[in-house]
Amino acid sequence: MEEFLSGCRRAVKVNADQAGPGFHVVLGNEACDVDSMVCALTYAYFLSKTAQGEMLALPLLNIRQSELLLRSDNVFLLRQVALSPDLLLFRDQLDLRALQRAGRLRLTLVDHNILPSSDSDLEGAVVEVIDHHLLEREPSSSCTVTVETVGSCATLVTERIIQKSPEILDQQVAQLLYAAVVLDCVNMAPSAGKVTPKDSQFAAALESRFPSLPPRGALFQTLHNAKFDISGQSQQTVFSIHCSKWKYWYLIKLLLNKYLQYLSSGLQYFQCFPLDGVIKINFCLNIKPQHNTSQQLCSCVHEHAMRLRTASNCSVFPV
Ligand SMILES: [Mn+2]
Repeated sequence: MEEFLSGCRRAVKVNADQAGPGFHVVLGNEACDVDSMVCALTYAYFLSKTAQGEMLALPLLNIRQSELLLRSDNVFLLRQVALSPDLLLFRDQLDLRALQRAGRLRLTLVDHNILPSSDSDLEGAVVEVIDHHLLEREPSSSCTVTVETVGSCATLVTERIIQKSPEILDQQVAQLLYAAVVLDCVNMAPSAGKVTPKDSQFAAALESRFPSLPPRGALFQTLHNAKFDISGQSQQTVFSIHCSKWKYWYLIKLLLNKYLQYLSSGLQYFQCFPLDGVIKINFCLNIKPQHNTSQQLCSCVHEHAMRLRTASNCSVFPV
């Protein structure tokens, strides 16, 4: 999986702007919950191993990269299967419209069956749907639709893989799929009203092929707890700072990082990188922000920037 994902990132870097092979993008829904993330990753992986032709299959998470932090169950699962979040591709890292204009885009929707109105112009690129939500899509000859109301879309992806190409399953792929099914089906408890016979069938199929998968109950509990962490959002806020024309952004990073550690004993996350001609600084504070936290941070950034005579302007806003 790592090799596949780093290949995807490389291909996007090298090929996205120029004429080149097309991309078959597997896109989850905008909630980007565990199910959507897992289905995008595993189904794109399946396509890359099985599909004929020139197109490069790649999974795309339907959120901005900075938003992954807010999906703490996703982050937890990635850590559990030893996949670095840096290997993933996010919506703000690939221009789907440019690819579509160049006739180089094919889309498979997983865990949703219609595009949101903001993306409706991409509809012409949709060739396939795999989903477990209520079918809202008009039938069309150019799009293959698999929609079944099971507990987890990952059940349908597991079914596809086991039927068509079981040899591509390894411990990591199996654990991703298994985690999504167990989480969505509320630990396979019939009383929760989510699990269907098909979910149980494919969870059991994964268990029998991979006896060393984590025990179901413990897996559910840890993922559920991690998910609960995000609802503690009032205690955590992600900020993003965009600055332009900084020459020595790494010095700013050092200074700001120190300041933030002082300001908040719990700086959860800090990332600073140049992108599209501006410096982006994303960080997550483990405090409930005051109404003027943004302004305070902004003036701190200005102050450091002035000291280094490097910045022209900047803005701070919660993500
Ligand atoms: Mn789902």
